[in-house]
Amino acid sequence: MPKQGTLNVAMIGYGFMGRAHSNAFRQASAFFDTPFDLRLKVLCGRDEAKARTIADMWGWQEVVRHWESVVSRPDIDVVDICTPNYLHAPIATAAAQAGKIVLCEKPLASTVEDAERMVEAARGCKTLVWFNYRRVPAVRFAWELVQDGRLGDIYHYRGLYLQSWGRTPGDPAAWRFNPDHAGSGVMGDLLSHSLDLAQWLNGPIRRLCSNVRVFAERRQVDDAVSVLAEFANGSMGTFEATRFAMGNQNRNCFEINGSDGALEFNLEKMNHLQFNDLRQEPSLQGRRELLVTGPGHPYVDRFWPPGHVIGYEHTFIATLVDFLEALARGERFRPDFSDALEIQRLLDLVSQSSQRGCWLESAQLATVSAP
Ligand code: SOE
Repeated sequence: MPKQGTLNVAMIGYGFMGRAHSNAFRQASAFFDTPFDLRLKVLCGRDEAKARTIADMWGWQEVVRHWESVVSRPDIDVVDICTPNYLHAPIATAAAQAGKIVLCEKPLASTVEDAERMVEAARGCKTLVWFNYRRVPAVRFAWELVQDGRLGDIYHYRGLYLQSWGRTPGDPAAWRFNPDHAGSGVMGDLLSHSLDLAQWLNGPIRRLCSNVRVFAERRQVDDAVSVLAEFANGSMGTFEATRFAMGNQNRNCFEINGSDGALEFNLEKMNHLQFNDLRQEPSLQGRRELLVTGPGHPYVDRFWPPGHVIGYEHTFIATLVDFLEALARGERFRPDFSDALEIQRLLDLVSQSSQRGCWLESAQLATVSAP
């Protein structure tokens, strides 16, 4: 594919996600025939020494300390935000007002009001929110099976996001427990992923009822949440997101039961998808573990030959490549800021429902998130 040009990237933040994004910026054109080349131009971080170390490791050309000094620079095309959540809104708003392409980590913001301001500021800009799990090949393949009607009428959707580090968080994660910096605990961090996948795979949630818990003494953000939901297609949903599911490290799962088939996915075995095809004659039915590494599976033919498994980092690469291709075609990329605003509104509903102890209706039925 002929290149349409080079995009200069400024990345704000350099933690765990900064490494995942840096890798994607470097690898996208190595694996895929991307329409744009990317230049890792500026890395911005408050601790200059740490930022310099990361910049040298990943090949960022320049380091700056203040995001204000970089987001409107004429030589920057793309601003990528992987800071603590409370900084998403001011950085994204300033970058959008300067006409940049804006990429942002999830959750979109700390509050619905901030997320709304971001969507407003970014009208006319191209945006991406890093709900990277949509681009796990097995998850994308699940989406294709659902779209093809292979599951028939959907009865149940179950989403689990189970981690166990909430009892003994280390230092780098400290901001995630500061309500002013994170906005919420597992709701924004983990449930946001599950809700994004659920609405993408199974359509909008119509109403929900939730129970939010804090287990650690004096902690000011939520440690665990469970949600009962009803989807617009009539199916029932249950969700659980927690940092206290002792014994689980990063178990991001979903299960869908339909009249004609059932699917199960677990991120800890991310190259596999369980499919029970109920259209087969009864004696042949049963869970089949598909190895979703090709042939005929999404993304993987651009990575390695069939059976040569991929990992967490590839989901960021695939997300970025889809974004660059949508950009070249002048199309909307999903999930963008507007999609992520709907997730933010759902999270708010989850929080309100738990506080008020009742079911609440979602106002967002108009939005169904496409590919
Ligand atoms: C930490 O809980 C975390 O890194 C999340 O912030 C990510 O979004 C999730 O993908 C893995 O866990």
